[in-house]
Amino acid sequence: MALDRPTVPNDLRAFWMPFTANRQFKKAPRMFVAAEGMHYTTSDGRQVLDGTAGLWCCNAGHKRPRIVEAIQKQAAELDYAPAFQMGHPLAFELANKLVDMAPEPMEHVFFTNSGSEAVDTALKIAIAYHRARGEGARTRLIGRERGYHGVNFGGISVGGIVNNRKVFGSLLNGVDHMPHTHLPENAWTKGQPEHGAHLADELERIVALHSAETIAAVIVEPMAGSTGVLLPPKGYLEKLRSICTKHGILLIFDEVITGFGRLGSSFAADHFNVMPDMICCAKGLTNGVIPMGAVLATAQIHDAFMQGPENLIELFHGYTYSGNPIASAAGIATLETYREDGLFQRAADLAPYWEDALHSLRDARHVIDIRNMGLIGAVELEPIAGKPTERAFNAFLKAYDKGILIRTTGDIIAMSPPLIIEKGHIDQLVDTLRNVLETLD
Ligand code: PXG
Repeated sequence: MALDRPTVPNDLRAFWMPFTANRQFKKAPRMFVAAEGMHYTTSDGRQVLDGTAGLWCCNAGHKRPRIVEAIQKQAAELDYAPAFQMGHPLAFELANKLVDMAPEPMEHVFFTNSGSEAVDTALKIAIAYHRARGEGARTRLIGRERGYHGVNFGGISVGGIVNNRKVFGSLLNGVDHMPHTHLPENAWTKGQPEHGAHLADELERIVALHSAETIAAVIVEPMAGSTGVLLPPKGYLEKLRSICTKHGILLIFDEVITGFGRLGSSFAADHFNVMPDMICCAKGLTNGVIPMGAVLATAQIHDAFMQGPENLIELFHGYTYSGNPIASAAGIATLETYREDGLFQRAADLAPYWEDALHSLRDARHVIDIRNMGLIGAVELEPIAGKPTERAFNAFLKAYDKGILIRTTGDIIAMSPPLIIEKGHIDQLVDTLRNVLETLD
């Protein structure tokens, strides 16, 4: 590998790193300098098996030729086109391809640059949709405890993670939260848990409290990823759907993690056979290679905006980079890669092997719960008394030293490998993790 820059820069001060303990990191930096297939190369020349698809986004693995070529070609052809009142063909092509692979009711695509922007876009569309239909009092948004919907103000308001909220002031008003679905009686469940469908009834309580005609939308991750792989109990999503329908409330699925094959289907909506009114996606949309997000919406939502004079802008919303040409090229090449390689089916086929391998850690040291679905897994550790998060973070550091990349949230280890993973890699991940857990305090 020829690198014309030092692999670890001399001065790390200027870059204020996101969601990172900056001072700790800069004392002992961990740097990736290249990636291919299932592996990263570190600055000290080691290969690290990617157990997390980057940050849940490189679903087709790294350095996929079709995606690399598409980006190179597009950069040399049309680098940028104005996103407002102008178009370029690739954004339309990608929107059509997305609609083709999305659940049937999704017919329109609004492009953003990230999952956070997709969430805020969907929330804004929900409120404006009701107003367009003459129900302007429907402005409340309902999220869920332990939900992660990105880091913009809308997303942290409906989100349910205290550290992401508490230092940022009063957030959006008119927001309420349902309880999360993580119940102790579901410990060690393989796949969807049995207990907890009744938690959806909390939405009825919230509706009774605020009155349905003030509520615009409910947003949930069909499977909550960031807070540690919290699975929807059997019947829960169906119940949410029916309560929303009954009260005229829009249901938004945040599929930033579950989209693009993670559960073995294009989207979780297909996997669970529960249809939301909008889907937020990002990450796997471009295989993580170029920032891009999207909101998928039904014709009913889209068409509600297409009523006024045709020369007027229907939705005062959008980003300089909405549908950016290079991102669109990357997105098209990514969807083609998924299709050509049959990666969603591959994830479904591998899921039982993944499940068995993960659950073989049940008797490993410190493990108090294991959860899985599709190619996602979580191994929850007993926290060190008085030092929450420390044990799992130490596991992350040791795992990195031993050549596997895992992700931790609290004392939960989360894994979400690229869908190209082989059985041998799964064995390596699990065996290494077992060894790491043995050596942890
Ligand atoms: N919604 C969901 C469900 C997400 O998981 C976002 C929105 C925000 O996406 P952007 O593109 O704005 O980051 C996310 C992002 C982790 C981890 O390891 C998860 C995310 C991002 C980074 C790390 O849990 N999810």
